[in-house]
Amino acid sequence: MGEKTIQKDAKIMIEKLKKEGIDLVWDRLEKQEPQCGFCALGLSCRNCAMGPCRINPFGDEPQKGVCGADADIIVARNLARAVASGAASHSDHGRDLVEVLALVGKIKAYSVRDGEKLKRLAQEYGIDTSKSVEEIAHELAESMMEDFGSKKERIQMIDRAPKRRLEIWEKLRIIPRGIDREVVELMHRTHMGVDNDPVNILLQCMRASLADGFGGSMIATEVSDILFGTPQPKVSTINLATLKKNEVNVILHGHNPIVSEAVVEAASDEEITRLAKEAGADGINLAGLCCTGNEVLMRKGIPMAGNHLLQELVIGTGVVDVIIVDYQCIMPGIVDVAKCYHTAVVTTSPKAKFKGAIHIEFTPENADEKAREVLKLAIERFRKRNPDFIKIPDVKPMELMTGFSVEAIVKALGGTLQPLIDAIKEGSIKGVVGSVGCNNPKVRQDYGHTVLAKKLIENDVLVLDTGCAAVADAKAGLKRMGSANLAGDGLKKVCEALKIPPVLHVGSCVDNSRILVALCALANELGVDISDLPAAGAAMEWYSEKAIAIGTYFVSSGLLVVLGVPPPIHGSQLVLDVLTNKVEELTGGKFVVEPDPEKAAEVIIKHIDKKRKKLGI
Ligand code: SF4
Ligand code: MSK
Repeated sequence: MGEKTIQKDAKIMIEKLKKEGIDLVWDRLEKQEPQCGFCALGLSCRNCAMGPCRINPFGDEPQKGVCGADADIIVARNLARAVASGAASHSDHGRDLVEVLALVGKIKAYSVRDGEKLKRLAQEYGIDTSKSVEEIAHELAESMMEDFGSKKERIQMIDRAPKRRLEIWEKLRIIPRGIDREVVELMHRTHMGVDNDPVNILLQCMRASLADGFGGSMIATEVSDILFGTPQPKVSTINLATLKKNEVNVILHGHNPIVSEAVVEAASDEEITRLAKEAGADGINLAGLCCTGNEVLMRKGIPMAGNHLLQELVIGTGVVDVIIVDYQCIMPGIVDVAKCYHTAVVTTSPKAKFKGAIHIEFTPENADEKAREVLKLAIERFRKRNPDFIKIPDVKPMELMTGFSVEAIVKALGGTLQPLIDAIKEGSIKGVVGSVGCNNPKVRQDYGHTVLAKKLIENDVLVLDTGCAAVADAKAGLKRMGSANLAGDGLKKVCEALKIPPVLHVGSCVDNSRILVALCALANELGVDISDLPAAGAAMEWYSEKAIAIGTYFVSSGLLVVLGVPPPIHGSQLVLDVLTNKVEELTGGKFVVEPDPEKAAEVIIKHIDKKRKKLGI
């Protein structure tokens, strides 16, 4: 295995934990190698008890599963199950927020922070906005719940897409009817003996992914903004040096802001501060990880400790007193690492319990009280720190600018998208790229994200990033005040005028829906389709099924999407050809698999140039 990470803080911690004999994600990957070649190609199936089956990729027998399914069917079905899982994860997260919205006015911990957005959304859903905030919130929650079910012919926010895009989806019959419905139907189709036409399965993958992008994820983003405030630009810090030796450190990890927002509130409680001081600490220090971190960073400016591959390393600093998790992307391995220190891993959702963790269940009704309980536990654990195991990497916390919701971007532009459109037309901004997704121990951590982003901004391409990509770029200094210097002359001029960095943090994984909203608005302003825009997506270090769903809704929306880690589709020439080639004739988008971020940037720039030429700009 080559170098594991490009980040200095991570390197220091890997070295420390190695000396302490702790097994990390990279060690476990090494022990798994060689990983199963059938699975890597998507050629194994265990969908029924006549199997498990596998197809020989070299043309020898077996070429069919016991039921008669060939490579194309098996690969398409496996991909479909990944899309279904990814879309389900984002959407179930969205549903949890809708359930909190329905309780506004009846519970203490949560209220409406962005009343204007509540009204805008209510109008979009055809709700009378002359009523009280609570009544509007309840009615909006009810309508959004219908988006999940099977009562509607189409989900509400799909109509944010440009007219031409909707016509394409209508022709392909992939307009999502209900969020749960499309996910369930996709799972149904992958049962033995249901959909055995690989292309038909892929079309339903697109419909389920759109139910995620314009449904579950978009609902998650919009309702989080309503409940916790729509992000506005602010400055914060990032990397492991955000941990403080003399304070009680609490890490907020996972995806859904419901728990973390309550913890942020409770951390400024007088009783909690007093107890922390009595324990000998200077106070409570909160730091984020992964997308829960992105949520509280965007809205509250809470510093960020790191991304996906930092979750074990952060515990190894010996100063994390509690790591509080909600769900998604939380490695079971953190419980084993935490056992070697004084750190408590606290789970909070009945959906995501971990063997060996402490379970403190949060509900909308008890969130205040439970948030204080977790912080008290952190204070207790602070007393148990072992000074022999403490090491916070000696690096400077990196400054970053965050909080670029679409509303904030429009505000920075002076209230309309016109200055951005003008900049794109005159070429100072060549195009826009959404850089998204995870870390994967198979890729040198943060190398793919940061090399791609640097090369794009050098070539005057504005980067919008989310998730772990956003953390990588920020740690590399691409979101510092003054980072406009790293951009090409055109982009630099725009960023300096607007006082924004050339890489804009638009949020967490569900906030990829903000990228969809921005692109729809741009296309609508220009009177073109999304596929006509000089725009693209990239997920250079993805690992998660959610990233497959995101990539699929980007491609379904007409975007070129570069994947830095090959998806398990290479076992079927047909599926590979559809997703990397033929789909372009249907949606205008396609996948490109390119692990080298320099080459990935070249592919994207070429694509952007082609789109500009076609638009005559
Ligand atoms: Fe094998 Fe077909 Fe069953 Fe899959 S569904 S395990 S290919 S028999
Ligand atoms: S946290 S889905 S590792 S981006 Fe959203 Fe990071 Fe990927 Fe999880």
